[in-house]
Amino acid sequence: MKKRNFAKPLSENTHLLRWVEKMVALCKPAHIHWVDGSQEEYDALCARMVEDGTFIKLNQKLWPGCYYARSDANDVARVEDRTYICSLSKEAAGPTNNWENPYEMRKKLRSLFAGCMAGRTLYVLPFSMGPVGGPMSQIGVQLTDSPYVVVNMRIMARIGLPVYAEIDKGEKRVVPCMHSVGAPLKAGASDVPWPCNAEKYIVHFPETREIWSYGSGYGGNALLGKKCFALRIASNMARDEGWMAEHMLILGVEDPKGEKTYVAAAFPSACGKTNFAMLIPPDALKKKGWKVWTVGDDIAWIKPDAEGRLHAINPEAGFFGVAPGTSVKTNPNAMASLAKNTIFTNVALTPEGGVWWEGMTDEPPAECTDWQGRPWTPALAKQTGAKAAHPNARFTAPAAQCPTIDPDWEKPDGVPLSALIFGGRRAATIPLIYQAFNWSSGVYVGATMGSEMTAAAAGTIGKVRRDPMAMLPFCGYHMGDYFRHWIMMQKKLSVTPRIFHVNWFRKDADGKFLWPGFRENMRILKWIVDRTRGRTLAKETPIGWMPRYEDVEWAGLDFPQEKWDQIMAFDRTAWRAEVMGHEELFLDLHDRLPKEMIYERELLICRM
Ligand code: SAT
Ligand code: MN
Repeated sequence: MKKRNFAKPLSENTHLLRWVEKMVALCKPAHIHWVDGSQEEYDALCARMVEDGTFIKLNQKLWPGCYYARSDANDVARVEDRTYICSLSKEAAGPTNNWENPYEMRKKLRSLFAGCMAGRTLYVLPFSMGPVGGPMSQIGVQLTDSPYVVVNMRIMARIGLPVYAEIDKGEKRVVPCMHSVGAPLKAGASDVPWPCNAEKYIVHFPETREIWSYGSGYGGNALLGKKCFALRIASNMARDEGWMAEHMLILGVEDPKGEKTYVAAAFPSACGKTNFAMLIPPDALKKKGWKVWTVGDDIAWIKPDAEGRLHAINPEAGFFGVAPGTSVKTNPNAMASLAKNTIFTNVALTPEGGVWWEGMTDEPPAECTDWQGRPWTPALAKQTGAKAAHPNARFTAPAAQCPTIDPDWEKPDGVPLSALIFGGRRAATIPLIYQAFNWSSGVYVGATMGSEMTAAAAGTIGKVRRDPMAMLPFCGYHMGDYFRHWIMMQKKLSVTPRIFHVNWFRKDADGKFLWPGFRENMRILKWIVDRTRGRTLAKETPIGWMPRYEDVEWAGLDFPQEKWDQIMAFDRTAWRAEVMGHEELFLDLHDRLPKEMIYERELLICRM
């Protein structure tokens, strides 16, 4: 086969060509590579990274098509304190986002990006979030000096030739995404396996719909289609255009009659969205004909159709899932999804050339190499607590490989949504399940969500923080305006989805989880579907509707009523403190808080 001239543009769009020229002049890469998205190109890039030490090819008998990467120890998660929303006014970004004057930030970025790709290749990477050409899809072009990013993006988004064709039609606005690991290579200098920079900037310009990311090669910092585009920039587009860009999984529940009910659920990062999206019902429910279908595990773009019914697409094409804790017991569908053609980052490497992470098997391997390349044994772990895999270690796996992927997961118009679920990680106070009274009380429930922090972002793990709709790190504008947008959406709807709140993580006095979770969550999901279809009753409480013990399907699980009463308990004293927590968030947002939120809070206090 003739070797392709990578520097030859694959698009005829003059805006794109001119922008690439300008950015090349700024970043001064040694080479340019227009990404076509082919399998050959992917294989060649991976082989090149194996040569350069960024990738290790895994044992192909055990892990066909799989590669392994270790990041720099200082580049392992999203960096929220280095993430900026540079809207024209500080007020538009709101108090929950870092803001910097866009003029100053552009100056700063110009100096950071000047010559930043020296000695490296600049990849022109066109991508579509959502099926190429779909009415709900959006397109972007990422310029990046990281081949690791290119191959990950090929799994996470639709990339390459079909996207250039869309761009060349010139019908859709293209979001320019600049990315550099910020590690220019001097002539003759040797590279490191994971180039990055101690100084990191993840910057969004909402008005001009631009993304500039510098210094990191990891996850949401660097795969710019994901959090930067599909949430922070898309939330701005969605507000302007009357749709919603949400941090939500999407799943379809098939009931014994074969009817499907789609729901979307917002949980913060590393709180089990992937597990919930791929849930396999307990055997007793499976036998009766219940089945869960996966549409997406992280992001939902939601839009009312002509009849006023909400429809959702998963803008992504892959899963960027947390590896630790994932096993054939906790999530067999994820294990099947990642069994081939997957990129593993910061897990442990076994002597056979396989991967391992905490929770993957009951018995750890006798020895392995940890995520930093150091020898690891179970004995060492016992002694020092050292983890073999980083807690935020990830797998990048094609969604199409999921055994329960929904037949309609790539439907350009999306799937109809009947219910929305909010949830956090809360050891106390919040019951297992309750249903909001109506749309505005549901928006209040989402707006006041709290969750204990996880390893998905740098910060204090375990501390409860308010994370409205799980969007705190991802809403690209003022959170008060975002709540207003949610309230306003109802006016566009002929049917409003029912809204629920779940907490799988409540603990007893001894610190033990009260709920078995995982597959058993189906029992709660079934109640949610039954409620949505008007098939079951509920009990009214001060915070919402709750199932009674007898409303839940218990076949195959021994869960006594007294434990149920514990996990569903509404404790007035604890809720007083909870409402004070809501108030703290509202104080921060007071200048743009919709009055509905204040009324809902008053009503809640009255009911209590
Ligand atoms: O933002 S990431 O894509 O790195 C993962 C997450 O926090 O959900
Ligand atoms: Mn996420």
